[in-house]
Amino acid sequence: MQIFGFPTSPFVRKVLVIAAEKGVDVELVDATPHKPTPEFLAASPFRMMPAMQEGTFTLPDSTAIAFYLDAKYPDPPLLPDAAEARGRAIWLDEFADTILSNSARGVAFNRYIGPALLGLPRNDAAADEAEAKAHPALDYLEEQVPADGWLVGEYSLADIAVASCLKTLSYGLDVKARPRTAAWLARMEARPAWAQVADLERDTIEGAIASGAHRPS
Ligand SMILES: N[C@@H](CCC(=O)N[C@@H](CS)C(=O)NCC(=O)O)C(=O)O
Repeated sequence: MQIFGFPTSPFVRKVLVIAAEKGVDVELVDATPHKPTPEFLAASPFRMMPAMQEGTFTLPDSTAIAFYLDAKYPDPPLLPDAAEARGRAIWLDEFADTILSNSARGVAFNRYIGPALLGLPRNDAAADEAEAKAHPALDYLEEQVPADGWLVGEYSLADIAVASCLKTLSYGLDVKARPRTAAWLARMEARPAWAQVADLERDTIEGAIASGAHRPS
């Protein structure tokens, strides 16, 4: 399976971690919305990453890809069976993809990704504005995180989506300042699937910085 995107995106990381948890082999294909290749555009007509291709089937959107992967590769499952836990897992995925990611991207882009990868000036005012919106979301998350185990009881899409978003935020903010969140993130980082994607992300960033591939030509 090919995943189009760049792994500093919370949405791209989310699908990479899901695929790794399910043991699905993925080729990460570099794709930037401002320089779309025909293959990326075919999979993601609105130029958003991630998108995927498996055989002749293409699909954009991290949550759509998550549910595709879960239907096709059901083990381990992404969602709990119990109604309340399932509902909360879907809510926390949505929380990550909207409320948390809006501020995460503003912080990470303006403090790290823009300057380091795209050759843009650091924009502290924009980052500070995004950070101010991140703190209420991080306070909410700290209340949701259990002292032990996973966000909705069993490990689920919620953990993957929220942790993926926090990793993007970590490029510009200490996401381990809140103790329950820090301990839960440590549990995530101990998972082999998470570590596999973190290694891929580090190598991809180092390669992009060395080659200047994402800088305007
Ligand atoms: N709901 C989408 C959001 C995807 C998204 O916003 N991706 C960003 C990167 S983090 C993007 O491609 N932005 C390009 C643009 O807005 O032009 C998903 O879950 O995949």
